[in-house]
Amino acid sequence: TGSIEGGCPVPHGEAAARGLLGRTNKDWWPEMLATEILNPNGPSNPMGDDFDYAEAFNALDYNALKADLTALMTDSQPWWPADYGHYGPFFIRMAWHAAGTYRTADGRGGANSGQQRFAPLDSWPDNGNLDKARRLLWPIKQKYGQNISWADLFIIAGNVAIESMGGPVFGFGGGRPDVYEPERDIYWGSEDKWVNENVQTRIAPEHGMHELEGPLAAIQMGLIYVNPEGPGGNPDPLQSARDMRATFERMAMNSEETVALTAGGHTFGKAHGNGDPSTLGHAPAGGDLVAQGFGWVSGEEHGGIGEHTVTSGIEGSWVNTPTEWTENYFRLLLDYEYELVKSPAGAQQWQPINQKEEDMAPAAWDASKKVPTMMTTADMALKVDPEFREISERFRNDHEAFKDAFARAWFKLTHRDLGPKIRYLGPDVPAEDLIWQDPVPAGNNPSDSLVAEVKQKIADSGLTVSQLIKTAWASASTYRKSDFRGGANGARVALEPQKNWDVNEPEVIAKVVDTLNGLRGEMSLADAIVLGGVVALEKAGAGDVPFTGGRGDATQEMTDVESFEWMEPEADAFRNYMPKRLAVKCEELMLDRASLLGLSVPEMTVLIGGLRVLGANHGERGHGHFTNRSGELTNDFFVNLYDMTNVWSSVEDSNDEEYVATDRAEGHEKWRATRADLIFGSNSELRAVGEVYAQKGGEEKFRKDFVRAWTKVMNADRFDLH
Ligand code: HEB
Repeated sequence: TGSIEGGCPVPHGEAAARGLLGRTNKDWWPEMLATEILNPNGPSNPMGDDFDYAEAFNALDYNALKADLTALMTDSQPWWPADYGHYGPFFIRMAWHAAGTYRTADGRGGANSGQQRFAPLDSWPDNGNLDKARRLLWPIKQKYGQNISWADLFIIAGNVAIESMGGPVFGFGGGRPDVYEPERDIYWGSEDKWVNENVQTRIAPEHGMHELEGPLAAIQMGLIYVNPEGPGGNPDPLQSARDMRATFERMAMNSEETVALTAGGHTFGKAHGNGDPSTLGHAPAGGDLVAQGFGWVSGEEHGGIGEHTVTSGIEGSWVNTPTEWTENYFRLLLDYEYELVKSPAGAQQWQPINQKEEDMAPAAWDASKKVPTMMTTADMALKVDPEFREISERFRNDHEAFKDAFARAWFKLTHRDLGPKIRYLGPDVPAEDLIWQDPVPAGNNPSDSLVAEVKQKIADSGLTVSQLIKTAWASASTYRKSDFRGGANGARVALEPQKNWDVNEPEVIAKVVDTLNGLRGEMSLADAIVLGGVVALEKAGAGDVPFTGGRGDATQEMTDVESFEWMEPEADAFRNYMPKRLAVKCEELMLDRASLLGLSVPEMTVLIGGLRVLGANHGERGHGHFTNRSGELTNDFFVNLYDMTNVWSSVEDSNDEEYVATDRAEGHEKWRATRADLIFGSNSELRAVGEVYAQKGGEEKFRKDFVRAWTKVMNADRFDLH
C-alpha cells in the first residue's frame, strides 16, 4: 500500500530517507548475483579515478555520432524490426522513460546516470521492450567508446529521433557520466507487486490517499508516471487527468508542459498489443541466461516480434502519420468522438467513431493496409479534463506555440537533473538561460588581499562562531548530488524561499547576511558566507582552513521559488532540528541528507560531532551539545557520549525523540540528546567511527577530518573547480 506504519502518508521530503526500507533488487530477484560484495568500499567503476568524462566527451566526433544515429533510425534489424521502418518513436520512448523517473523531492531518478540499464528499472513493466532499444544502440556505443556515455547516448538518441522525423528540438547538453551499478539510495516504494499484478494505486481518495507518498512520482510500482489504461486500469479520463497532474508535478512539469509533452510524444509511433501477453517470459533481471539480458521473450511460435509485439498491451498508433512531426494529434483527438474498445491483448483503449479512411493509419507492417488510430485513457484526459482541454485547443489553434512548448518541455525533461548550465557539454547547448537551471552569474575570484581584508572584518564584526557556522551550513548544505541543485554558490540562502525556512533560523540568516553585506566590498555574498565559516573555524581552533573564492550571487528573479520549496528540510539531524514528529526516524533522514551531500560514514560522523560543539543546533537547543567549551572545535561530543558515567533514558512524553543522561552515581542530569545524537553510540558502525575520534590522539585527527569534510560540503557545487 502507499502508506507506511501508522497509516499516515509521508510528506514529500521524508520518505526519501526510506531507501533501504523499500523493495530492493534482492527482494524482487532473490537469485540476482550479489556483485556488490566485491565493492565494499564504494561503487563499482571500471574507468578508475583518473577518467574525466567531460574531457572524453569533448574529444567526441559529435557530428559523426549524430549522423550514425540518424542512419540507425531507418536501419531495421531482423531480430527487432522497426515499425514503419523507423525506430525514431521507439528511441523517443526510451529517452523519455530514462528521464521520466526524475522526482523533485529528492532529485533522484532521471537521466543523468544511465540507470535504465540496471535493475529494477530495466525490468519495470513500463520499460517493456526498451531492452531492445538499448541493444540497437550498442554498435554505436561500442564505436564511440568512452567518448559517449550510455546516459548521454539515451538522450541524444531521443533528440536525433525527433529531428529525423521533422520534430522541433531545443538543444542538447552532454555531460552525464555513467555509473556501473544500480543506485541503492533510491526509494521506489514499498509495494511487493508490480503495476500489472493489480497492486493498489498510490492515489486512492476512496481509501483516504489523496497525495503520492513521500518523494514518489509514479502512480503504481513499475510505472514511469500513470497507468495508460486509467487509474488502476479503470478507463476514466478525468481521474487519469488527476493522476497525470500529480505525477508530472513531481517531475517539475506544469499542466501546459504536461499536455505539450504527451501530445508531442504521441505524435509519433505506436503502442504494442497485438498478441497474448500471458505468453511473455520474465523481465530482463529475471531472464534466462541464454536470453542475454533480453526480457519479455515471447513463447509464441512467431517470436512475438514485428506485428506480433506485445509491450503495453495497447495496440495502434495515435495518428495517421506516425513517423512525421505533424498537427494530427490534436486534430484527431479533438475532432473525433471516441468509444472504448479492447485491444487484441485485452487492454482498454479508445477508438475514433466513424473514422474517415484518410485519417486511418498505415499498418506498421504493411503500408498498403489501413487501420484505425487509437487514444489511451491518459490521452483522453487531454480532451476531457477542462483545464487540459483548454490547453489542447490553444495548441491546436497555434501550432507554433505547441512546437515551442514541446521542444522546451522536452529539453527540460531530459536536462532537469544535469545541474547548472556550467555542467553542459557540446555544440548544441542553447545560449538561453532557463530558470529551472538555477542560473548563477559567474563570480570574480577575490584577490588574496581582499580575502585577508574581509576575513579580518568578519573576525571583528561581533558575529559569533555559532552564527557564522549556522549561516555557512544553511547556505551550502542544500546541495544534492542527485540533481546537482542547491549549494552555497549563488547565495540563495539570502533569497526567497530559503531565507524564510524555519530550519535556517531567518533572524540569524538576516543578521549575518546584513553584516556581511556591510563589509564584503567587492567579494560576492556567496563567498563571504563561506569565508565566514572559515573565520569561525579558525577562531574555534581548527588551524588553517582552506578557502576557494569565485562564487557568484543569484538574484530573486533568477530563482524559481516554487521549485526550491521542494528542497526545504522537514528535519535536519546536522542542526538537531526536529520541529514535529515525523513518520521516518531522524537518523534515517540524517543518512538521506548525508547521501545527497555525497558524504561517507566517517565524513557524516565527524561533521555531526563538530557541528554540535560549534553551536550549530537550531535555535538555542542544547541537545547533543556535549561540551563545556562551546565554540571550540573539540572531540568532546564523542568523548562525553562514550563516557560510562552516563545513564541514558528517554524523556517522558517525548515519544522517543528526546533523551536525558544522568550521572550513574549521583543521579543528577548531565546532558540532553536527540536520536541523531545517541545513534552514534547505539549503532555499532557509527560507534566504531566515533571511537576513532574519542580515543587518545584522536583529537588532532578529528580537527583535520572535520575541516576536510566541511570544506567538501562548502565546495560541493563548485563545478568550475572539479
Ligand atoms: Fe507515451 C508509447 C503511455 C507520455 C512518447 N506511451 C506509449 C505507449 C503507452 C504510452 C502505453 C505504448 C507502449 C508500447 O509500445 O506498447 N505515454 C503514455 C502515458 C503517458 C505518456 C500514460 C503519460 C500521460 N509518451 C509520453 C510522453 C512522451 C511519450 C511525455 C514523450 C514526450 N510514448 C511516446 C512515444 C511512444 C509512446 C514516442 C511510441 C513508442 C514506439 O512507437 O515504440
